[in-house]
Amino acid sequence: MKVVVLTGAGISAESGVPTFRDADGLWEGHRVEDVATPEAYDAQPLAVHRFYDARRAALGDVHPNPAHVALARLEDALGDDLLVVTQNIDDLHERAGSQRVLHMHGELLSAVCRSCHERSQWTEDLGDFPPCPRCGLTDLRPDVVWFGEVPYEMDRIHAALQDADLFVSIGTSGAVYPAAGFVMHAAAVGVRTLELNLQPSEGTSFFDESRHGPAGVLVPVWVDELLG
Ligand code: BV8
Repeated sequence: MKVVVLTGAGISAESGVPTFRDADGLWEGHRVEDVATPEAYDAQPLAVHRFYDARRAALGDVHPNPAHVALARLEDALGDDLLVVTQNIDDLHERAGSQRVLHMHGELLSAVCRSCHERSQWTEDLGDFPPCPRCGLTDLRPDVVWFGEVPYEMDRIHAALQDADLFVSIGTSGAVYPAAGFVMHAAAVGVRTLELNLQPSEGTSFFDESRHGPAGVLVPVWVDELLG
């Protein structure tokens, strides 16, 4: 049984990580689409760094919840037959024990140098423009995929969707592409599709089955069912 799971901010909500909708998509009065863009970074790098430095620092105060733990348990059982694709930039899947996690929108704990393109593990602030560990230039940016940028590993994701028996979407509003289109790709090639979300997402009509409730409750129940 090959399974592809897509997670969004909703799977981390019960861990205390605010979702984009909770903030009504706003941050300090700006729309996220207006601050999470290369143009915003070029125009006001410090403000954008502040947005990510605060979220990176907040990782220390949050912990994986039963939904993350259940997916790690599923990976123990399925191994390479499970791929978790996350839109989240937190490290809660990894801290719950998942090893095969694909961060299609990058990670808070990574920085990329705009000069030499080296990606480095990063835990500190970037707002004080530290030097790149490889080239020494002060040109590090958050290693996250902004609006208008190409998500990571799209080919690998599409190959996994083609080859899957089941696609499960957990805790995402289905508002942002290309992630929001994965269910259509899966359905088009006959993959069974399941949505686990607090409320119907924008793409809920594309799913064979939708269950609504907190991920911390729904995901362990679903994993128990799957592992029978
Ligand atoms: C691209 C990283 C080309 C940074 C993010 C017009 C029409 C269609 C598309 C576009 C358009 N104009 C522009 C576009 C493209 C654009 C886009 O989709 N815009 C939207 C606004 C219309 N997309 C892009 O630019 C992407 N790049 O298209 O490149 C391309 C395409 C294909 C192939 C090659 C090239 C790049 C987008 C990535 C942006 N970066 N994040 C950061 O984190 O700061 S996006 C960010 O928001 C997330 O990563 C996620 O992807 C997205 C939505 O967030 P969710 O995770 O879904 O969270 P949200 O708050 O929205 O929803 C939470 C859900 O959880 C809710 O449903 C809620 O009910 C539920 N929930 C809450 N609590 C719980 C719960 N569920 C369960 N349990 C709970 N307790």
